Amino acid sequence: MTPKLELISFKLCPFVQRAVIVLKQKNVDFDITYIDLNNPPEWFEAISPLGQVPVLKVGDEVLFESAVIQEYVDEITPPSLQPEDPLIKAKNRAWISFGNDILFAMHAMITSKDGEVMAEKQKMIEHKLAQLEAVHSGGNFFNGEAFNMIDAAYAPMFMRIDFIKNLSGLDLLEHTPKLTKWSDSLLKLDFVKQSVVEEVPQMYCGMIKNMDGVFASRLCD
Ligand SMILES: N[C@@H](CCC(=O)N[C@@H](CS)C(=O)NCC(=O)O)C(=O)O
Repeated sequence: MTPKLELISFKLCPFVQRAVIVLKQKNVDFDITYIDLNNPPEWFEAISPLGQVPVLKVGDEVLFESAVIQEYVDEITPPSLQPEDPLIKAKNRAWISFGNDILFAMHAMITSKDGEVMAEKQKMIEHKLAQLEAVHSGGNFFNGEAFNMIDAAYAPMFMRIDFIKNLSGLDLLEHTPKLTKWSDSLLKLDFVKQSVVEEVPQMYCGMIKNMDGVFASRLCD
């Protein structure tokens, strides 16, 4: 029997959200504990090797890194969300990792205090999204019509792209119709909607304002 699972979370973290999506999609029973990453408790620093969330406590054991947590949860709750073909599965893993860079660039774009850096990051994001568009199946999900692990990994990015569009009018998916369709399919799933606390859109806006970067001036209230 699997010991009790406890996910250590920060409400705004897209990497935690990836893990929550898999846990919810698989109907796994788990506890969630929120911490403030700006003021992390001592017990968190003691168990998180990188000082990062997500961390998944599995009984007395600790897992870190969202991709590892997603794969562990997937493996203990068959059927798997991974494609069966080893080559497709490996390619999906590579594109999941590619998505990390987009998330980091988005954070830099909305928080940078330097207008040139902000513009550079936006360009980088749009370029990476075009690369992703080029390898997408064109279906509702990345590989076609089945929801796979890669879809869980990208949903948090699309949620933030949607927040940015609602807050500023900037549509980062303007030139990527396949990604727009993918995003629409993902964001209407209940387990994706329920993978963040209700107040996350307001928190996201508050974070942009608090960081007081150049992008904050583009927000329309
Ligand atoms: N590669 C990690 C990235 C996790 C990550 O960047 N988490 C951020 C919050 S969204 C964090 O904990 N930052 C605190 C820090 O780096 O000190 C993963 O996929 O789990």
